[in-house]
Amino acid sequence: AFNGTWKVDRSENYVKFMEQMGVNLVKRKVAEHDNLKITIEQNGDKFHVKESSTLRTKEIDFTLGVPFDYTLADGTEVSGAWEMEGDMMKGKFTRKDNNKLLTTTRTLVGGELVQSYNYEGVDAKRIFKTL
Ligand code: MYR
Repeated sequence: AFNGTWKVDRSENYVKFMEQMGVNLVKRKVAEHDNLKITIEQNGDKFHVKESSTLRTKEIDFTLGVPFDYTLADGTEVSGAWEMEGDMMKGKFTRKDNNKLLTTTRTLVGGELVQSYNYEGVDAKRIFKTL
């Protein structure tokens, strides 16, 4: 159901979230208008996710419940895993530089893909439309 290519349509509180993450002003300005596209291919427990934006392109393979390392677009390194809870993907990642938790979810709402983010008490959302 998550399969397909998704293009960011709008964000909520994403700048505040990046501020809390410690992303500097210049990177926040760029990331705010990053035209993020993600392509998701799910096969059972296995996912292939392709990310492309004005910041970078990147591909990752992961399996639900299996921890992996990932570098965020601002260079922050995290380690963690996605799990499925009902129809919702739930990700729990730990920053390698300070051991603090970054949680994220993906869910489909009315044909849109909603990704939520939480870091140190700040919540944000990015809402994607299908291409
Ligand atoms: C994926 O499924 O797309 C790969 C794993 C993503 C891991 C963490 C996602 C959180 C991204 C937060 C962006 C923050 C930028 C400062």
